[in-house]
Amino acid sequence: MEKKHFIKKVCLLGDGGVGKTSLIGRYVLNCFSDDYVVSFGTKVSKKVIEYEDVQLTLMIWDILGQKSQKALHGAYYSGANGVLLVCDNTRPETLLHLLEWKRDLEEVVGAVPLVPIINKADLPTALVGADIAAVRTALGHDFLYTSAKMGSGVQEAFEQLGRQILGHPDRPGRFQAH
Ligand code: G3D
Ligand code: MG
Repeated sequence: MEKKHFIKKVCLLGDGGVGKTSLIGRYVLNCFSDDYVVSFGTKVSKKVIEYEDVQLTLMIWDILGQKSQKALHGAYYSGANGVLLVCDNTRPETLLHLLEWKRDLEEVVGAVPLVPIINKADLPTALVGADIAAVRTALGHDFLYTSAKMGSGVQEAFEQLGRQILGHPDRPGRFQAH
């Protein structure tokens, strides 16, 4: 049977320095990487995920530089099909700011699939358990732990977001990546 093909836009949101660019580099360059275009202060990388019966092309948007969310143009969010919300295991304020990133995103695109990430899991944590629990509840989604440095959890995070975008978050058997 022919695989269905989908092309979806995903964004990485989070404060400067949390590791967004590093996560994309780890994910895209570790596997198969393609072309990218740089325009209007963003870089777009392409990555194809082969699920059992679906081929999903992710167009992964990265913000260049260290812009705060206030400076972000609506075009960055516009048309986003899913988002990785990234905070830094060593900086507690980046965890709390995820709620602001979500609010700003949803002002432009409404509710879309979100996967929250605590990056730099290879470093000692400075996060408070109660804060993680509160943000988790507000976001409605468990955190995944990643280390762009060590490579752990990165592929899983993108693939989980992909499954949520495809609308089959609870059917890993059917949408197992090859
Ligand atoms: P940003 O794109 O969100 O602004 P970057 O963040 O990807 O530019 O990463 C910011 C800094 O954090 C970089 O260090 C990068 O190497 C580091 N970093 C990113 N991910 C990890 C991780 O998982 N573990 C560790 N230990 N460091 C990480 P520099 O020194 O280049 O600023
Ligand atoms: Mg960056």
